[in-house]
Amino acid sequence: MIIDKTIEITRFAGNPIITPKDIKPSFPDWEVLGAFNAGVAQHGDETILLVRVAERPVQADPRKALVPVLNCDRVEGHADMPVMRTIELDRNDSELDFSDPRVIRDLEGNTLYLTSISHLRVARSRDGVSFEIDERPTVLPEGPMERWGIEDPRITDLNGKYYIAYSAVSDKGVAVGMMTTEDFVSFRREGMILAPTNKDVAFFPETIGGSYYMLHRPVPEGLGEPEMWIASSPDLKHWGGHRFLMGLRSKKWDDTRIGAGCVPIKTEDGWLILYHGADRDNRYCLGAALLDLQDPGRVIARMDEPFMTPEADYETSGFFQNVIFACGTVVNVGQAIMYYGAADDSIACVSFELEPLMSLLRRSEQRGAARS
Ligand code: MAN
Repeated sequence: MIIDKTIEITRFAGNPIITPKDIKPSFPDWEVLGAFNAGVAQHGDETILLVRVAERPVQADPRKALVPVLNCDRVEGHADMPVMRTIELDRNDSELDFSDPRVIRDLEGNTLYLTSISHLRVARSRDGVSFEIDERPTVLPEGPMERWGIEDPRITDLNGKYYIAYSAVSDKGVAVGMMTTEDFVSFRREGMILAPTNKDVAFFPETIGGSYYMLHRPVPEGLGEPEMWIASSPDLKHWGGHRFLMGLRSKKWDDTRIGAGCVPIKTEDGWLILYHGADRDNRYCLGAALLDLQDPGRVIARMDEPFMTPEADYETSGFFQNVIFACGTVVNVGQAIMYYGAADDSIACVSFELEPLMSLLRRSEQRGAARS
């Protein structure tokens, strides 16, 4: 057990609970790079993880980079046509920057390609820690807006129907798509709900004053920062009432980008928001804030320090080191089990009591009130 600076977080002894080795590649001669950043839902007596699986063709020749993209020229009804297409790049090309394992950039820092393509795969469990994972992709990317993959799903249970917000990635940018399911077997695409560049969307689990709400994270270029916003909708498809919610904090752990992590958790004192923040070194930690129950665009309290930082070896090293990235929790009588992507590599889980976190938030609320 590692005691973080603020509250007691218990890392499951069997962590990580899902690793790339547990996933069967979708195509012959492909390899799984990561099984991480999973959406979380409780369905009947099962815990469901909608796992982001990142894959690529096996890189047999060290001089070449094989970049996978969705084959959008595929014709419906022609099962013989490949679902994916591979772009071949020369690793010695002096115009290309291969230094970030996640992306290939030009020398001006523009992203040209991702090094892998992600799809979503269902994993089911009755005990919350041992999972049976679909042998085949459950949801593959679809169409030109998902040419580079679908990532980081967050699942919200609204009256027995599950609404999933996810990043739809393509050469047009990162947009936000929505799909729904009632059984985690068949999924229905509901279209794009936010244009690029936006990501990290989490729907609130109930309506507030008759409207649906979501957290979202635009990524402004040139002017503005990647910070958290909130919006409302009459039907979950058409979004308006955009308000700035929470910003970066200079020289702190969340001074470079922040975004929703888990689906908001309703408590007596407000909506508990567990969010990710990264610093200049791309170290991703998890922080907590509290939003007003009736007016969720109002931040009541925000903790100064993260409640969890990357410390275990599977968090500090992996495909992209020093990352903990949570998309969901299961809460049961004041006890939270949080599932998170570790180092863009595997999935791990922790448990913690909500009350100590709430009491820290109440204290930071009092400090805030005393200052103002
Ligand atoms: C971004 C997203 C996440 C990823 C982190 C860390 O925020 O692409 O999917 O986990 O970066 O690489």
